[in-house]
This record gives sequence, C-alpha cells and structure tokens, in this order.
Amino acid sequence: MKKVLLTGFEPFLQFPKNPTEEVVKALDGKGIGNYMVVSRVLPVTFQQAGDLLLQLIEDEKPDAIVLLGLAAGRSKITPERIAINVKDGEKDNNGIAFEDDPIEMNGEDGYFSTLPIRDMVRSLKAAGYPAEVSNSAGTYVCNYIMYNALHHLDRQIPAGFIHIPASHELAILHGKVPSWSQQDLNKAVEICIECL
Ligand code: PCA
Repeated sequence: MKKVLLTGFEPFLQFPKNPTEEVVKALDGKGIGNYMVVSRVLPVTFQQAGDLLLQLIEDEKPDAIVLLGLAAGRSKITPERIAINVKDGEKDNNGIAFEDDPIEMNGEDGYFSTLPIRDMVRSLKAAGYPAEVSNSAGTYVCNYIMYNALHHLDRQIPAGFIHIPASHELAILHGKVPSWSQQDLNKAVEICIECL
C-alpha cells in the first residue's frame, strides 16, 4: 500500500478549535483507496510548520501529501490551485508576522498543486458535498507550507493543499462562520484521498 502524509493545524488567532486537527486524528492509520494515512498536526508558526513538514517528508517518505487548513468563512471544501511566494498577514502562534516578504528569495513566483483538484471537486459534488477549486490559499501559514512542500518536492509526488470550512463545534464557539458537521468534514477529506 502507498502512504499519504495528511497534515492538519492546531488552533490559531480567533479560532479556538481547528477542525483539521480532528480530521487528521480521525483518519490516521486508515486505509483509503490505495493509500495508508499517516497524519500529523502542525503548529501555526511559519518557521516550525515549514521545518516540521520538510522533516516529515524526509522521515516518512510519503507517496502523496495532502495538507489541510481551516478557511473559516468558506462554506465549501476548496482544494487550492496554487501556492504563491509571499508571506504576509496576521501574527502566527509565535507572535511573528510578515509583510510582503518572499518565502524563498530566489524561488518561483508560484507552484501549482499536483493533486487531482478537479477530480476531487467532481467527486465531492457527486457524493453530495459542496466543493470548488480555490485560486488563492492566502498568504498566511497555509500558503506557506503548501509553497514549501511544492518547492521542495519539485513535482516528484502528488502534493497540495485543501482548505475546509469550520466545524459546527468551532462555529458555536466563534459565532459568525458557516459550518459543517465534523463527520462530513472527515468524509469529504476521505473522498479527496480516494481521488489520489
Ligand atoms: N488555516 C490558516 C493557518 C492554519 C489553518 O488551519 C491558513 O489558512 O493560513
């Protein structure tokens, strides 16, 4: 069986729960399609998340990588098309913020996802889950790790990023975001992995 590295993130900023953490815990060790899932939760800190991800790629030698992040406010599952060479935005969980900085000084402006993002969207919708390709992963830690992974991997294996909506649990705590049941979020990510 092949191995897929699946990562989620810890809570950050005004989000006291991160549903991606629950997804990766629920799917860890599962066989989905041709893949066995190995999952990890990453810190929402630019430096550590990037370093840890590259270390995991070295240690686990996965055959595919699916990175997950919360996009609170979105109502659909959104596989990301592209990571851009920019870090910018709010403070990370170490209190570090960047403004208009490159991720890699001499890196490409952007890298396209090498995941089957169109198949994922089609399969999700066929299974009854709202989904669409997103054309921006933002400029915060999610875009940062997607860029790092794709820059490092140089298209050797399928890799990319999927943003997911808030869970009901987070929506209750937060108060102002659309949400899905955690069970549906878990199932939707399973469907994405089946597309690999
Ligand atoms: N979402 C943030 C970082 C962590 C997460 O789950 C983002 O979209 O950058």
